[in-house]
Amino acid sequence: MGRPAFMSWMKKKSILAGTVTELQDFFRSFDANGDGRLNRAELKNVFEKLGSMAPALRALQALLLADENGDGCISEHELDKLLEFAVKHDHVVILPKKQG
Ligand SMILES: [Ca+2]
Ligand SMILES: [Ca+2]
Repeated sequence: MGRPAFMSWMKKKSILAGTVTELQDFFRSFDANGDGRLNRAELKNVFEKLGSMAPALRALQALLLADENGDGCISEHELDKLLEFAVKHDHVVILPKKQG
């Protein structure tokens, strides 16, 4: 019984698709205080926007994976790790770079 319900929820989940550049720009747009980094609250907004059922948890997990220097924020050079995390958890899909 549980499975069909879960599947219908999966279908409703919005997945953002874009090139690496577009998706990183999407993340950057959540830098509310303009310090060039994404802190936990800003990451929570990212995952909320991506339709996560547990955005606060996702923000924590993202920091665990992507915050390489342990400052509690995702900096510019850590964005690719954040993207990797989002792809792994089916929040975003990377499209091939546009030609031309
Ligand atoms: Ca920030
Ligand atoms: Ca960091």
